[in-house]
Amino acid sequence: MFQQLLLTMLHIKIYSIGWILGVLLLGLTSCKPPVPPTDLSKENIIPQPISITATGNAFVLTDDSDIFVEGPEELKQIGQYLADKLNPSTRFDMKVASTTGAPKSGNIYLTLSADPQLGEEGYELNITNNLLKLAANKPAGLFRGIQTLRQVFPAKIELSTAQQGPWKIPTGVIRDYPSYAWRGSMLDVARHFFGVEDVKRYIDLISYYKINILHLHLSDDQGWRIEIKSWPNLTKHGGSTQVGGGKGGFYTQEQYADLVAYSQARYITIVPEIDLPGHINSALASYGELNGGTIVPEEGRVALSKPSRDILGAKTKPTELYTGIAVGWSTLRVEKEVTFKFVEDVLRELAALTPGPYLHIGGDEAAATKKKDYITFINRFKDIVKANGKIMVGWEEIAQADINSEVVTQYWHSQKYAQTAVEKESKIIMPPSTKAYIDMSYDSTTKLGLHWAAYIEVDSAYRWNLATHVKGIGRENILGIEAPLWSETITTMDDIEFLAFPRLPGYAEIGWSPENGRAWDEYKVRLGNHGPRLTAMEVNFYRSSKVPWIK
Ligand code: TNX
Repeated sequence: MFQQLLLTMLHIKIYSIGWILGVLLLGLTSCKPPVPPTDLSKENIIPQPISITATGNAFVLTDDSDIFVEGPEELKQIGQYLADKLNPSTRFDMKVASTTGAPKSGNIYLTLSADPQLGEEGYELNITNNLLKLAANKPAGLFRGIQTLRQVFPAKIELSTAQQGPWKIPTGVIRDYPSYAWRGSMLDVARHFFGVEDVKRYIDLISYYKINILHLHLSDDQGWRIEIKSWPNLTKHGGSTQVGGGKGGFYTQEQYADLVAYSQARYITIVPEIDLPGHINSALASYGELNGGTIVPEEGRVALSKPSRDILGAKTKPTELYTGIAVGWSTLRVEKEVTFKFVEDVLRELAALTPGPYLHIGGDEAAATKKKDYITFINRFKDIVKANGKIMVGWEEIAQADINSEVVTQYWHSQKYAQTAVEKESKIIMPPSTKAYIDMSYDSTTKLGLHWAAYIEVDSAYRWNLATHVKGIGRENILGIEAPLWSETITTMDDIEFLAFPRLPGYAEIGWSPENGRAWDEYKVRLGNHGPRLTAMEVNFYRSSKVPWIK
């Protein structure tokens, strides 16, 4: 009897274990297993690639994966850059090695191609279940492709601490290349100074969205930020303050060279700007002989209003340092050759520090400069830049001078100047202040920023096209987009990030992706999916209510 009971109980137990196992097995086979991300076309990539063909399988990065490069030495650095992005979170300690031909299964393979459609910056990312292959004509294309690859991995890939895998990505082919050659952002380090580490972080953040130009606004009324060895007082005195009266600062030439190298390794060209002949008080305070007379700065006026004409102090006397935010009240002195000696020295030293093809001479808001003097200035700057083997870039007002196809004009608000520039065959960069000025507040509650041009919410920042924004200026006239971040109201890296993000990814897409088919309603979903990525990168971004942020 007792034995029978025991047997029955055992039977029940065996039966129930079997049943539980059965249910488990059934569960594993009939319920959906945890779905691997198998549709490459559903990934939230910004800027949107030209074409994505999904093949429905998955590639898994494992502890055995390494990065193999085939091509010149430079590719090893790109491979190392990728390893440095993937290793901290995966803890796979991936190594970079050279190879001839595709490596064995499970690895990443970077190689060069000869594919005319891909151009200078395009790439093809070919993901199969056993190989992750990235090919491009130029190293720059590989670097851009790596940004796409980062965005295909789960957001936590961007964290600097160890994360749990699996590191699965969907298979397929992405072919991609930019619409416009110039996709830039400008950082004003003159109104408030930002040190080398901040600028490097900005370079890192913009490179994630395939931006390829960093325009540095290196001088203005409030501060001179780049060491010029032949005119040392520019930084010694002229760099010693900033808006609000803080201590300012400047880059030594060594620090600047370090910044240039850092951006080169991210395939970003630095375009240095020295703002001339207006916006020049920091130089006039440092060397009185350059002073062409200043007019009363009108506080509270930021742009677009008429200055008064009262001359402050005497020409040729050093001015006082300035810590307000008015514009258009200082000018270089046109009559004396010492002014042009100064400009030659500055641009020569700057050109020597600049591997990129461009030098920006400012040229904006020179309201204290007489028109005929302004034209004399710009024409002479043009010759000086050319003599240094560089291409001159200037704000739209330079259209009044004798510019030509060798000069690049930066539009900001005047249709008339832009059209004149185009008539003179100058190519245009497009940062319309009502759409792409990232120093404009998002709305009336935003604590940072100005709003003289507009309030620019994230949707408004995205909803426009380069080729149709200014009447008479078409695609053939436009080099590309730029998003300037003027720094009157910002003092920290957190502030920079708050105004730049999340508008900057939208500008990157306007410059990179075809206009056809771009729509805010579709884009905002992808942008919302970048919330966790920006968070993982510790970006202090504005959580706009227009965007459906993913938690
Ligand atoms: C106008 S637009 C400026 C800058 C100011 C900015 C503030 C242009 C070329 N110049 O000097 O910093 O407005 O938004």
